[in-house]
Amino acid sequence: MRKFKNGSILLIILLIVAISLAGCSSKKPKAEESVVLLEEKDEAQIEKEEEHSEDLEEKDEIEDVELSPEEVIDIAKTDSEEPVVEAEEINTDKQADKTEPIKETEKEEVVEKKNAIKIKGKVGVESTFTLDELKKMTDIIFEDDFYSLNNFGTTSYTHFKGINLWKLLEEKTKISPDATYIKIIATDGYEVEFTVGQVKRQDYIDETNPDKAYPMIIAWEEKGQEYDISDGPPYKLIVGQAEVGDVNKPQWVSKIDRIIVE
Ligand SMILES: Nc1nc2c(c(=O)[nH]1)N[C@H]1C(S)=C(S)[C@@H](COP(=O)(O)O)O[C@H]1N2
Ligand SMILES: [Mo]
Repeated sequence: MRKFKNGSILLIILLIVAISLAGCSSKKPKAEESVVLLEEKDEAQIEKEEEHSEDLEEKDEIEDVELSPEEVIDIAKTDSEEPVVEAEEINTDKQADKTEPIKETEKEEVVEKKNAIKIKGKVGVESTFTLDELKKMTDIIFEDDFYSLNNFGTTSYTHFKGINLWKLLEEKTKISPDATYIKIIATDGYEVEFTVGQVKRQDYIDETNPDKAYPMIIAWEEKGQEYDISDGPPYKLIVGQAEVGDVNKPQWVSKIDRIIVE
């Protein structure tokens, strides 16, 4: 009888140890299994076990919120899917436009006004010119191959067509006699400042061709192609070289938003 009692106490201790080990190794102990195995334990032990497994469950829940790989993947998916959703929305818009041509016309007008060049500051007439308006100023349009030299010594010849900037300022916006500086500012914040004298000059050079003389122009056409308005305002400032060796390429401000006369 005594032998049997000792043996059963040993068995219960072994059982408790086994259950504890199983509880620790498995992240989410199943309540039903635990209850069946714990039947032989006294109430204090059961309470202890339940507290321990509750702690484990709580820990698991916190770990789920903070670290669950599925959730991390879900969040990553949501983030990476955002541009796709936008693209789908744009496609939907385009489809809507196809079925409603009136809407498309309205949209184009808005885009063109948005991509117009603003001229502000010391001018008689503060103006906003659309591409169509600039194209109609045929007597001040300039077109030629321009030579460029950049900071790395790279050179090239590129054909541009656009408006003579000085003539635009003088004839169309009536630049003030006391104006001194002219800032060309792009939508990305890039800007280049010139003196009025620099903009007025009509004899910028191409160091490889002494016969050439260029004005500063605001081009809307490069290599016979107009700029894609979906990239931004379709205007690029083009300047020849002030003298031999002049690194002129950095002055070629693309996506011009506005011109400020000071
Ligand atoms: N809007 C805008 N125009 C810009 C720049 C810029 O950062 N933003 N960089 C300039 C510089 S430093 C150079 S060298 C030329 C580069 O022109 P590319 O990109 O056609 O080679 O663009 C110039 N125009
Ligand atoms: Mo540059």
